[in-house]
Amino acid sequence: MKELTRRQFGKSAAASAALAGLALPQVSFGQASADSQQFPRGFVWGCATAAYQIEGAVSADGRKPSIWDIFAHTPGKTHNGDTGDVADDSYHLYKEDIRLLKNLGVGGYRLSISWPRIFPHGTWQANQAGLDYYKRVLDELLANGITPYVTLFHWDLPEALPGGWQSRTTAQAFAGYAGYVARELADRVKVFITTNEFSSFTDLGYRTGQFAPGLKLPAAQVNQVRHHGILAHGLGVQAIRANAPSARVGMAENPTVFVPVIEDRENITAAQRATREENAPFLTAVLEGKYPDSYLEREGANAPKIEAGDMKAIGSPLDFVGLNVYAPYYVRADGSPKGYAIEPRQAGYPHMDSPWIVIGPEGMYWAVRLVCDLWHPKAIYITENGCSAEDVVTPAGRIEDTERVMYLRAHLANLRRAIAEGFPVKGYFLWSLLDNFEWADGYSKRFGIHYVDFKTQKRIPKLSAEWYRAAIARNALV
Ligand code: PNW
Repeated sequence: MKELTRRQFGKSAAASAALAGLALPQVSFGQASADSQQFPRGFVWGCATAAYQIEGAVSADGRKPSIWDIFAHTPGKTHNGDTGDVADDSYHLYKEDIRLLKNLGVGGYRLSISWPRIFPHGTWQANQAGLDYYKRVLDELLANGITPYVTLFHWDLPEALPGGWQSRTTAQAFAGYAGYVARELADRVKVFITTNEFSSFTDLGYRTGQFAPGLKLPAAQVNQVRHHGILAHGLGVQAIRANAPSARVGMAENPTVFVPVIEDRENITAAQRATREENAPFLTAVLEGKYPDSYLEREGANAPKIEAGDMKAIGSPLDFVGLNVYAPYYVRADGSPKGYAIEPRQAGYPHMDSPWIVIGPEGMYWAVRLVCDLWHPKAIYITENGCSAEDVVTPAGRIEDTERVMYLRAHLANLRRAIAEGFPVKGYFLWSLLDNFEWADGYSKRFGIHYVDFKTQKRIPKLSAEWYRAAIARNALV
């Protein structure tokens, strides 16, 4: 074939465009074919929220305090002393929020139920008014064709439970609550998520003290708290199965995610080892029904006290594994006995508005792949993914959060790669539908694809909402 110079090529392309009466060439090279951007049929697009972060109305209809009410009202614990007292007032504005979901075109909504609305004292006596609120929310979702994915514990532990997660009875109380809710809501809810992020409500609450209840306990007690957390999940799975036999059950976990620095056999093996070891007290224990020996040896006398039957409950078979994916670590193979080294992050490593959300979208692909390689779950849902941004309303009334679009698109491209390689990813829940109470960061960090003016409770779709709507409509990366 005769080679054309670039200039000649340009001329002839322009000439044929002119002939065809077009201003632009008909074929634009480098444009991906629609297929390479497509998601599978039936893929569930959704948004996620959590009760204490959006509902407000903390004393409505018989609700009593959770450990987060107490923590947020303790001076110095949250940014600016912010609390969830009002938050997005979604307790009253839920119909408006469901309209936002409807406008996006989502098929699923991941919400959480506030334990202290259902059992204000933690256990024993159920509060019908609290349950009725969720029945109204669920009915509104179902009427709009949106499938609810219900998390039973997203950190708002009833304050009344003595010792919180330090106490084994809290795990049993959770099972009682989970079984009760599953039975009462089985007609409306087909998917239950037991707990959200073991390390966040155990380590951040009882080891580093950043989250409620703000304790800094020694290692042995921390390991016991962790054990009670995963035990609650396991007993919860059993209670849900007994009370809502046709529901699907899983949990939402944020494992520490590793990306191999180089995509080759040795480094991938290192990433597998790191994933199993570094998540030993949580995801590994749950999906293997056993703590790895290396963890028990490492902890020695500080290892958790395990009672007969605990590990069997903890390892209860699941219908799916939910992964919350935000930011990975990079890992490489090395000659140490454990066979891997976690790369330190350079000080200048870029991050989103929250410093902990370093930018590493390949973490999405590797989270799925490594969890599947190690444990072969039946199905995976991405139960959270999203980022904070310093959103401002322009004089034109818009929120131009292109950095959030960048973050989401890059993660979805990696999720698509995992799906194309055959990993069983069934859905994706964007964190979050709305700006909300971001725990210790209060209202200083905005994660929503809808902007919330916390003075007026006005919701404004950000550019990212427009983008997500287009992706959902085409079932493709856009
Ligand atoms: C998750 N960290 O929390 C939670 O499930 C959400 O409730 C929360 O709003 C969202 O992610 C954004 O933060 C995390 O410090 C909080 O590593 C902190 C960390 C991880 C997850």
